[in-house]
Amino acid sequence: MSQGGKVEIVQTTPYEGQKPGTSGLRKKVKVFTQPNYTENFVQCTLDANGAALDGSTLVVGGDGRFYCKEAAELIVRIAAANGVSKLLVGQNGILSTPAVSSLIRHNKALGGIVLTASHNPGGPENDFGIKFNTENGGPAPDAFTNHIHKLSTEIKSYKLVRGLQIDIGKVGETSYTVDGKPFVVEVIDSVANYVRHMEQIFDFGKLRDFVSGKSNGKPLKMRIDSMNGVTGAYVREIFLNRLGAAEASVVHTTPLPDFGGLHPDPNLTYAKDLVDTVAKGDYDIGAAFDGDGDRNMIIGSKAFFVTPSDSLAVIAHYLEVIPYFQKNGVHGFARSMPTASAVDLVGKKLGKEVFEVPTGWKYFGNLMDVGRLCLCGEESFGTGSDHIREKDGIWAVLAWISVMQHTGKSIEDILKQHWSVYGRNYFTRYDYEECDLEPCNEMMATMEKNITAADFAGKSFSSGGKTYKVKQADNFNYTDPVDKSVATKQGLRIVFEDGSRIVMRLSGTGSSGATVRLYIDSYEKENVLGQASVMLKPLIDIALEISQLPKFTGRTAPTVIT
Ligand code: VG1
Ligand code: CO
Repeated sequence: MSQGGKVEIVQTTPYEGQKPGTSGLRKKVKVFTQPNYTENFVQCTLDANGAALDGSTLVVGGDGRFYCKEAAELIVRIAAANGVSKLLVGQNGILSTPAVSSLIRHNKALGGIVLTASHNPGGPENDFGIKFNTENGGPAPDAFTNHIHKLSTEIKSYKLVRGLQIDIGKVGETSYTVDGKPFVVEVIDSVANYVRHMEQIFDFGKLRDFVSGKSNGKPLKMRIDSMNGVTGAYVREIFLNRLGAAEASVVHTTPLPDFGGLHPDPNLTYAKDLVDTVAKGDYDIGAAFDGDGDRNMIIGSKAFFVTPSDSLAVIAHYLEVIPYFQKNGVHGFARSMPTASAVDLVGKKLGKEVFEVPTGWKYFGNLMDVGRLCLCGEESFGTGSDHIREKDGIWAVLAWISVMQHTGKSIEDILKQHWSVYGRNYFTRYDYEECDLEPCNEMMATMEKNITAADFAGKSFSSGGKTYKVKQADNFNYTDPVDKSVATKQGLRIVFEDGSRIVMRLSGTGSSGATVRLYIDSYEKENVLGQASVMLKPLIDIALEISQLPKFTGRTAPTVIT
């Protein structure tokens, strides 16, 4: 079926604040649905590609949250008017973030538009988001998003093919003629390409035998919680249909526009249902994902918690049990600055390069593109590899099941053995969500001034019978080893003589107000079986004292502890 359409130029005026944060632009749905708000941002995003946009292919899809489908259809109409040749759109607008990354790479697309606010709640009263990923499949770098922001302050009009007949509910290809030029929309199965990709990375036959119990006489008891986010469809196909797990192994697998009221952030607070269920002892592994499927939380039997920093280190240690790495080799590792440095120890032992980058997956891409990095992670429940350029929740669970299959051990035993070899990085993160922005900015400025003063290094702080001496303190700056681009002011960091660290930064993914993140990390070579909350208490108290957080924010307790 071929239809026609005419490009219309619509006058508009700029909106303030269309500045993408850590990972795209995130605002309340009510902000995105203001007249021309989404249109402006999409037009600027397309324009930021310059001449390359003409005749290009783009991928469009999102996590199925409220306003996703409408936004996807709007993007089709705007892209049609801007010289794009072809759009690959997930059915009903649904694609997980890792699936978008995979599709961009497999189709050699110019990029993709991801409709998600990730781990932020959805629904008419909550958040929506738009993110652009470039041709390597990863989130656009700072220079690109700064360009989008600049364009958004100058925009005068956008282009649209109004009334283009589109049905993204049905898989199939539709050809159009827009002002005499061809334009194609291919609506694709949301899941198929991604599942094929996972099959090329892992040994599904082996995993199936392990999950079903064929290989060791004992089926793997798993509980996978999609938290009503986008992973539901992927989880059902992979874990039930391909790996043969029982239906009861998966829950909350229908993507809902408001995530059924859940806060789709896989941590001990928001995935409490999973934690409580697995705590009863009937499962070998529990896992949860965020709204758009790039985050993962792994827990073992009786809800034994694996910190994301440890998860990264364990996967690094066993990487060669995964066929993809047997074939492609193991290159360097990386973590974001606030992530505990457990993976560094594995890298050192294996003789691999290890990189420390700012928070946000966009900083890993260049290193992967030049082959210096094959596995990386963030403390915020992100783990991934160079198979794509996003973190990948389902990939991480498949990696963990591969490690369990290979070792024949429980998750707790795998961790304990890891700590006995490498020592343990105790880690915790305190989040203070929805604080007022002004006092938080003041707190950060004051703290930066204090910790960068000439006499701060060398100072000692004591609490709970422990004393820590400051070795170095700064606001983290990063120079990309590949393109030499510089990212400044990426988080306040105090490093002590024994390697323990206090890190503090403001979140760049919230939609309003400020979220303060306080990260505490402390290494023990021998004393590896302690309780993190007890071990880290002295450092937490010291961090609160140095930052004067209670005074500035008025908060006496964090909203989330992980
Ligand atoms: C948070 C995490 C960061 C992660 C980012 C995007 O950013 O800390 O590690 O990359 O979210 O994850 P911030 O700026 O709020 O600390 V996702 O799953 O929300 O795309
Ligand atoms: Co996410």
